[in-house]
This record gives sequence, C-alpha cells and structure tokens, in this order.
Amino acid sequence: MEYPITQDAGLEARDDRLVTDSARTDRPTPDVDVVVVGAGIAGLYLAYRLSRAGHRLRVFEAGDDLGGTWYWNRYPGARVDVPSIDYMYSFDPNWQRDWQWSEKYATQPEILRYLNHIADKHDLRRHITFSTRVRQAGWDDGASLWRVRTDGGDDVSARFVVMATGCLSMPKQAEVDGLESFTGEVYFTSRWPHDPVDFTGKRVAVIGTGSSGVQSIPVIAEEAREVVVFQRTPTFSIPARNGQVSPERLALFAANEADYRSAARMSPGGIPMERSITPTFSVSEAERQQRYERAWGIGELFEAINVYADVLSNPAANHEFAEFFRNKIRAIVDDPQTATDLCPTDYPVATKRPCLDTNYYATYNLPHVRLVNIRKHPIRQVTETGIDTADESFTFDAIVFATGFDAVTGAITAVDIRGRNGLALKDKWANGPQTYLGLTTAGFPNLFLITGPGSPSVLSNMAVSIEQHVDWVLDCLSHLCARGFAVIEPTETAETGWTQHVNDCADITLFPAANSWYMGANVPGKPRVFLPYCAGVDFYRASCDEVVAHDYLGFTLSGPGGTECNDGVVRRLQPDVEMVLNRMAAMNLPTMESMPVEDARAFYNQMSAVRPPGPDVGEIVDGTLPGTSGDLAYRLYRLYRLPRALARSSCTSTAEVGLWATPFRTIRCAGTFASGATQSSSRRITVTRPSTGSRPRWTTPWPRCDGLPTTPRHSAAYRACSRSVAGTRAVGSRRWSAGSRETWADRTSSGRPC
Ligand code: N01
Repeated sequence: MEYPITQDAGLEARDDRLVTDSARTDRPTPDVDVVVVGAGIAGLYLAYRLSRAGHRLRVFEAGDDLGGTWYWNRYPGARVDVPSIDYMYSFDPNWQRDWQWSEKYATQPEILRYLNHIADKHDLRRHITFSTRVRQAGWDDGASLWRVRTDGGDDVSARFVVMATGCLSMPKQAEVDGLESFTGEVYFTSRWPHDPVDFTGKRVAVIGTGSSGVQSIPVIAEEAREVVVFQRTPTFSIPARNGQVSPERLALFAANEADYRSAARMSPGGIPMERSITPTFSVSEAERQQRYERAWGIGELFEAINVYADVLSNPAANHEFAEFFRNKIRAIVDDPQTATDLCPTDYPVATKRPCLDTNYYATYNLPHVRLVNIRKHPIRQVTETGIDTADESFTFDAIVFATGFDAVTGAITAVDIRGRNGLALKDKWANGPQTYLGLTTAGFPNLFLITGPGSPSVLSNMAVSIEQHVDWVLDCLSHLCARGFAVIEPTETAETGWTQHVNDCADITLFPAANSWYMGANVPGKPRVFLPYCAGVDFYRASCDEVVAHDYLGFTLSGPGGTECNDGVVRRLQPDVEMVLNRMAAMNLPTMESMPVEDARAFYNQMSAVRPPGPDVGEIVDGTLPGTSGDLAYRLYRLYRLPRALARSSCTSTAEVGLWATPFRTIRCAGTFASGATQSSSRRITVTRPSTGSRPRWTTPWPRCDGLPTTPRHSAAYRACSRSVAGTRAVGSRRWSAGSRETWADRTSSGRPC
C-alpha cells in the first residue's frame, strides 16, 4: 500500500516513484502533500525539491515577499558573515553563468537579489502565498494529516508540515520602559523599513552590540550628527577585510565545484576547512601569537575560531586567545575607558556569536560617537525626547534597537502546533526543546523542523545545513512512499538519547559559560539550554546518515500496511571519547585496538597532557549494574567541585553517591565476556532541579542498552580505549578539557578481564 502523494498537475514529476494514486488508499486525500512555513533560503529550496519530486505543496510566508532573514533585516550595513560563494545554494549548477557575487561578504540587497534570481529561474514563486502567517497546525490522528490555519483564513490539510521559519526570525521585544512616549523615530534592525532611512544631521541612539549593532553602528555614524551606543555586553569582533571575492576561492570552484561543495558538507562548519587538531599549549608562545595574528588578519570567522583545537574547551587556551583580542581592541580604541568598556571579560571568546566588522572599534574614535556602558549606567526609561540612564538624560531624534531575537525556537513555538492528543509543542518544550536530530520531535508525527534545535544550524554555514536538512526530508518522503508508510515519528528513546547527546557535547565545551542567545539567556524566562548541536556539521551529517542506514533508527514508521520501528540511540559514546576517536581518524592514526596497549596508553596520556587538570577526586564508590550475561562492575568517583550546569541540582536517585559528580549523569558499563559476547549497561541518574525555568533533563529512565554502540569502529576502539586508559583492569579516570570536572566511573567486566 502506498500513501497518497499526488502529482501537481502543473508539474512534470521528476521521480515517478513518488507519484501515487490516492484512489488506491482508503485514507482521506489531503489538500496538499506538504505545507511549508516560510519562504526564506530553506522554504525556497523546499519548494524546489518538493515540486521537482512531484509533491503538491503550499508555502506560506508572513512577509510580503520572499527572502526570510534577508527580507526583514535591511538595516544599514547588513551583510552576510560567511563568504558569499559559500553562502549560496549548491543545487543550482553552472550558477556562474548567470550570477556573480560582487563582494567577499555580500550586502543584504545583493543576497535578496540572489534569492529572487533563484526563485525566478526555477519558477518557485507560484508555490508561495505571501503576506500570510501560519497561526495553527494541528495533527488529526484519525486522518493522519495536519490541519493548518493561517491568518488569511486558509484552512489547509496536509500530510506533512515543514517548519522553515528560520533560527533568527522572531525579534525580541524592546524591554525598556517608556518607549511609547518617545516622539522621535524608532527602528528595529530586524524589521527595518523598506523605504530609505536618512540619519543625516540626526542624534541617534543604538541599543545592542551584537552582529546587527556591530554592522550598523559604523554606517549610521557616517550619516548621523551624534551616535550614542548603549552597550550591555561587549562583543568580540574581527575585521571582515571585505573586498572582491577571493580569486583563490574562485579558482577552487573553477577547478571542481562538486569537490568544493562536498568538502563544505564534510567540514566542521559548512565551509571547506580542516578541523584544527593542534592544542593551544602544544606549541610555543611565539607560534601561538603568530597564529592569532593570522586569525585576526584573515577576515573569516570560522577560520579564526578554528585557530586551535581547544579554544572552545580549554579555559586557559580560550583566555589567552581572548586576551589577544582585548589587546587588539585596546590598540585600536583611543580612549582608555571606552576601550576597557569594549573589552569582553565575562564570557569566553566565541561562546557568544563573534562578529565580523568593518571599522567597528575605530568608529568609537570619532568625536560624535560615544559608548555608554549600561551595566554601569543602566537605562532607566525612554522619555518623550530620548533616554534617561541612572545619571544622565540624552536627547535623540531616533532610537535603533539592535537587540536580537528569540533564537532557534522562537519562530517555531510562535505557531500553535498541536501534536498527538492535542499536546502543544510550546508546552512540550516549556523546559527546553527536545528533538531527534533537530529535525523531528516525538508526539508530532510528520512534522519536520529545518535547522531546528539540536542541529548545527546557527553554528554552521546555514546554506549548507539547510540543504542537508531539506535533502534528508526529501529522502525520507521517498523512503516512506517506497515502503508504503504514511507516518513517521521519532521514538522517546531516540529523542531522549539525542537530546542528551546534544547536551553532553555542549557540556564538554565552554559554551554553557556564556549568557548567550545560544543558551536562550537573552530572553527573559526562556529555559537555559544550549540550543544548537556543537559537534560539527560533519559529525552531525554522519549521525543523520547512520539513522537512515539503520532503517530509520529511532523512528516509528506506520501506514496502512503496518508499523516498523528500529528503536535505538544513534550516538551512545560520550563525546570526549568520540572526540578522541575522531581526532585519531583525522590524523590517520591506527585504531586503538590495533595498537599495543603501551602505545595506546602513551597516546592517551599525550592527549591528556595538553588538557588542564581537573579538580581532585573525592569519595570512591563501587557498584554493579545488571547485564544480560552477568553483572557489570563499576567504580564511581565523587567530585568535590560540581560542574557548573549541575551546581544547583539535587539528586534523588538510589545511586546518589557521587552521581552529581558524573558529567553525563549516566552510569555506563560495558564488558567483554569469556564467551566473546560484549554487552553494555547503563542507568540514568535522576536529578531534579529545584529552580524554575530549567529543564528536567535527567528524570527520564534510560533504557538498558545491550549490545555495542552503533559504529563498529567506534565500539572496538572504545573498548580498547577504556582498556588502555584503565590499565589492565577496571577503573578509568579521565580529564575533561573544560577543566571544570573530573571523572567518574569507568567499567570493569565481570567476564573476561579487559
Ligand atoms: O542580536 P544579538 P543580533 N537592553 O542577540 C543587547 C545573526 N546575524 O541581531 O548580549 C540592552 O547578537 C544584547 O546584549 P546581551 C548572528 O548569528 C548575523 O545582533 O544580551 N541591551 C546584545 O548586545 C547574530 O549572532 C549577521 O547582554 C540589550 C544585542 O542587544 C544573530 O543574528 C548580522 C537588551 C543583541 O545582540 C543575532 O544578532 C546580524 C536590552 N533589553 C545578525 N536586549 C551577519 O553578519 C538585548 N540587548 C550575517
């Protein structure tokens, strides 16, 4: 039995397998196969792929025209911060025949022209209903379809809904008192007027110094009579060194575009780049300074952050890099107090999105530009004529809010999405988003999220991540059709496992240390959870591909012909183990199990040597977990210093002792028995959090997992890794690159000693 995907009468289907006759099923035929919400970069690519595959679709777009982010964010100085030729579709072959980027970092108008060019070239507009906001989407379980309502009165049924709403599209509120009394002009960078704004001769306030503020302040200062910047948190910004598109990059394209695109897809950030494997303190200070200078000079964000392997995990390494930045700021800015205020000191570099700028810091040397540090001089209110701080009254003709977004989840939960049993997505995510692969969420069948929380999204080149997600969704629809399924939904097990993996990855980095929009910390009341997946585009893609290769691991597929579910967790290894293995693979080292134990131990010691020491280990507790072939022993080390994320937690599980010391809140054991059988077992720790607004992340019981981790190479290497780390028997201890935690328990086997 096939589910009723029907052919768009006006389209020639490219993939005949997808086109089926709805009359052959007894299910109600929906109005369309797919509703897409949003006509930005993701919505346009969905329109292209879905229409070419013969699906009937409707795209709803709240804006009066296409472009998403690039439609709304028209503020002065708005540009992309990924090189233009990397920030474009790869599906459009021979693009150089009819498109050329004029600059290394294209302006907003040029990117919008590009998106219009693509839409016209591939005839995509006819699928889009503009000026229409999707208000509600409800899953009808009986009919196995979505019922979608818009503010334009549309009531559309669809087999699938795809949220292509963008990660940075729901603006934050102004959050200042008295704005309604201001008689001058008010602008939001995220909703800039379409008509030109002229600041010539005006006194302008800018609130906010993230990417939008950093880009717009120098341009506004070129026109305005006076600019006062109200800064809550200073930013790290590097010079963009904009100009012509790099001839070297164009040459790479000309040589082999397919290879170039493929390298981007398999890179850490979605731009062809070797992942740095050099730890900061493994080289001399002179070499470090040389590399920092290169990072500052190259004018590319991803390259700069990639300067050393441990910038985002080793506090000491991060501190040194941050100090290099601060020295640059001090060297550019003339007034020492302004320079001090512009130097970020309360979060590690790159844990808030760094900026690319043109003349940002130098702008503060202009006589008509002034910085107000609102941590020292808080804004009291907006008045009729300007802004009052605690100790000064300012008069302005215009106020510009560059105060950012309710990022990643804001635009999704703005739609009233109701899944099975009427569950609202907003309620499900009240304590933080839970997704499987950032693409789907349990209880919401046939709902896809493009670059949703738990995927690399905002940490990557969005163009590459969007294409990967859309391609995955299209492949999934083909699979469902080919196998006669109508509905796909992730299991709780898979979702819990992935959500934990996303958090585990973040927890071994410095990201959680910042009050960033990555953490939801910029929106009052938003749960403090790290939203994107930080292990990289390459590793993420591998996970998505593995899920498919294992018969849609972690998904339930159902249809008239029955139900199929290969339940499981796609990433079981602790991320630091994964990191070691991936680094070994990058260095083309033999797998650990193929090394003599001494070599493996030496390798591991060498890797540990470049990490900072963790805190002292306290109490040690032994215990066992049941395995199918016998008990597995574990040893647990209790820490005296708690990881930051758990500092306010209390433990309520039976295995309380030491549990809050374990970075991953899971006891895991794995063993190889005399019979040769391998098995592992784990128990999830129950941690309740007394504070409000935090996610009850650790209350779900973890299913006992028998068998090996999914990747054979990893499982073998993991056993070898544990074995060699532990010595001949037993107990492993490990240092964490974040330095704020030390381990825990490793495993012993009750079978053959390892
Ligand atoms: O927003 P932001 P953005 N009172 O959240 C401050 C992408 N982007 O629009 O840090 C006073 O970064 C806030 O202070 P704090 C890019 O990914 C890309 O600038 O919360 N101040 C911060 O300084 C970027 O990261 C480009 O303490 C308040 C600023 O406003 C993301 O979009 C260009 C405040 C907001 O900075 C968001 O950037 C633009 C308040 N009540 C954007 N509330 C490219 O280059 C907030 N702030 C492609």
